[in-house]
Amino acid sequence: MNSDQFLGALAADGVLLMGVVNVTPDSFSDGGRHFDHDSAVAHGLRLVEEGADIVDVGGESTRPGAEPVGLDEELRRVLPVVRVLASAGIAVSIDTRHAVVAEAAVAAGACLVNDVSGLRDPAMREVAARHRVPAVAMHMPVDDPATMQQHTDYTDVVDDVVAFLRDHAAMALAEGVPAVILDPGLGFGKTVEQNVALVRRLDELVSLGYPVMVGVSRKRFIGVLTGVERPEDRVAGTLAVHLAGVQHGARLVRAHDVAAHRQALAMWHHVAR
Ligand code: HH2
Repeated sequence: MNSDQFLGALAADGVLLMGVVNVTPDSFSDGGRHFDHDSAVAHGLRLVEEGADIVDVGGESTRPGAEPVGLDEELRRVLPVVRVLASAGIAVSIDTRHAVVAEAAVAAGACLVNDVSGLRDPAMREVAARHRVPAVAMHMPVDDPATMQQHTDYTDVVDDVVAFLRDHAAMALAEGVPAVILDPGLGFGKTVEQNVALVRRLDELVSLGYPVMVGVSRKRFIGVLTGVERPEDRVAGTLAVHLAGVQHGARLVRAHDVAAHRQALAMWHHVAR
């Protein structure tokens, strides 16, 4: 699927589901499970069979304390996986903070750039503009996952996140990025209460007029609020937050547990719209 087809799907009625393929040894909930290329590709194909509209391939964990990954290693991890999945006709997004990785992944067939550092880097905006690919701008208070939890001192978290994303989206569009999706960055430099506020007041982000994406899949704040220790046991909590996000206007949901989400979104579609 190319970028125009993806944007067409996003513009259509309904909610798109993004499945997660982490080609990492250390992601917080599935690190090491799909670290070799064959199992990463098999996992991506399985997510599509389960109903993912797009798969998000990442080669660097953003959990606080994760080891930094060199560019060569990040490229080595993601490119073969992006290439095989895209050539099978699957919509692929590249989850990276690095313009070099984004550019190589787009050349290998990715149709969306998912930048957890919010399109801060002019080089990232330039790559998306030159290749005419849409981009996700996700909010993170600083461009470094290692220290982000030391930067939770917002004036008002929702106002600050909305202002950051509004400014960065406007800058990206002005520089020629064809479309921008906004993501409040739940779990990225936010306290538990701040994550809750961002979901409750998601409509303030939606009212900017861009498509909005949410991703709380298995994240720590769900564990804190429910007492569920193991990330893979947090599917029900994840679904509750994602459906609340959808109710407030989110159009794209990023999740590890695609089959459960497909079922929940199907029922939401029947009863809540
Ligand atoms: N969360 C993670 C990674 N990428 N991208 C967007 N747009 N929004 C998110 O909320 C988001 C994201 C973190 O989750 P995961 O990929 O499972 O973990 P890790 O960063 O440890 O690989």
